[in-house]
Amino acid sequence: MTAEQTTLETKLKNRTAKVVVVGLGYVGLPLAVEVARAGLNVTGLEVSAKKAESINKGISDIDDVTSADLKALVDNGSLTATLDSSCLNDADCIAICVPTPLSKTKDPDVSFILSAVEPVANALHPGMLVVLESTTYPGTTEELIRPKLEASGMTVGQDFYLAFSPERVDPGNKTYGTKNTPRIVGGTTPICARVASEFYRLFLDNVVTVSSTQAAEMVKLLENTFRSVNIGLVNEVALMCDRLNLDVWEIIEAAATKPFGFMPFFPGPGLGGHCIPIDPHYLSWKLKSLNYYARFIELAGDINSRMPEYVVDRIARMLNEDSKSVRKANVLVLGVAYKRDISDVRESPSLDVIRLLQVRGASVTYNDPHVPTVMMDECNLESAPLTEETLRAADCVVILTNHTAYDYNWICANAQMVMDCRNATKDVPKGVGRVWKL
Ligand code: SAJ
Repeated sequence: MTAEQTTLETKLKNRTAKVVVVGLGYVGLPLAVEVARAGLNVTGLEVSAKKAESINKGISDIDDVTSADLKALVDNGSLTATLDSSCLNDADCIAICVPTPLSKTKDPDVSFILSAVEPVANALHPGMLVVLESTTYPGTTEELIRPKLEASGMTVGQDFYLAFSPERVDPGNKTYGTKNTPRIVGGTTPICARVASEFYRLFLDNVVTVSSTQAAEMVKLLENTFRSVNIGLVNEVALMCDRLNLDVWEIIEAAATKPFGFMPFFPGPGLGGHCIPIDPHYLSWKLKSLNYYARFIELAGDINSRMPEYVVDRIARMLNEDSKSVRKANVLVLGVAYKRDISDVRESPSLDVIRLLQVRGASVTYNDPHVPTVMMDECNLESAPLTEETLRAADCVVILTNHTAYDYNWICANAQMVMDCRNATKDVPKGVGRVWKL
């Protein structure tokens, strides 16, 4: 065992290792909080002065990290945020948690990873552990990051350690958080895997080590592709049930009584969030470069991305019952967050539905108790108050996000008609209001 390994492992064991988390967003901030809670000194390296400033004031903009928890760690000095990359110079462990979006042509945009790796490579010193957490295609760690680090002349697995460990954050999940969600770790070499697993075992309950960084990258993509494909399947089942004049929600609920071999997914207005709509396309892009066409991923993406259009068609059909057209209709949208009980609107299908309704000439307002304002096509929309008047004034009320804060009985009783895209009204007694469901 080389001296540096002993040094790093000793530092990990006696909690003197200095940790830098690059990117304090939905992934980096919960990670930094758990590292600090475990008694390690952690610095968050940010590019946003506004974000760094609010974190150093103990203000969290992440639903799953309370400001009180954050402030306690900032006040006791175990967690600080900075814009200054010189914090990397004496770092022992660096976790890179930056966005991996898609470009306009649905290709991976790894520019954030590349921008993050550059200062890390410049600060690389013997004994340092570098872990990429951002969801990306198999091969990213070995093909993009490793060469930039080894350009220093140091050798991975001997002089420094390199690993991939994907985040598994389910925003709004009150049962599973960063600490108690099993964590996958894959290293470039066995020593890298061991050191990285030791790092995570300091502050996470369960670490699962796999054989390589590529394996770890693929595990994450399988998880999210599994969701995207199954959501695509159930959205197509909704389209089938519409044509068969069946209640898709009844069908799924009954199928879910099967105690084995079935896992319920539910139709909706489309796929939102910074992961599920995006990550599977990282995998299909990589496979295209290997002359393989990932049909399930592309098909699911096609079905899921068409759901907003389908919702608008259903609204048009519903208005038609009252001899109304979408043009000039007043439509009230309930919920712009991409899923219930959170405030995140990234990739939210609600925004697509609103845009499509506006293109067809409808006048659209929204209410979302978690989203006071939303930026749409360079203009700000404000959440309208939800009152009996606003409900009655709408020709149609559309439930796109089934926040638990809503009183669905009251909504159905006061709305002229309701389009329920989430089965949110399942407990509303029959006969209360006029309700259509996806
Ligand atoms: N959705 C459906 N039908 C379903 C489930 C979800 O339409 O049956 C929609 C949601 O409304 C949402 C989108 O799909 O718009 C994504 O929902 P999600 O909960 O699958 O995705 P995220 O991004 O909130 O969190 C997911 C994690 N969620 C779960 O495991 C339940 C997990 O897949 C990842 O850890 C995480 O993305 C990530 O960061 O990759």
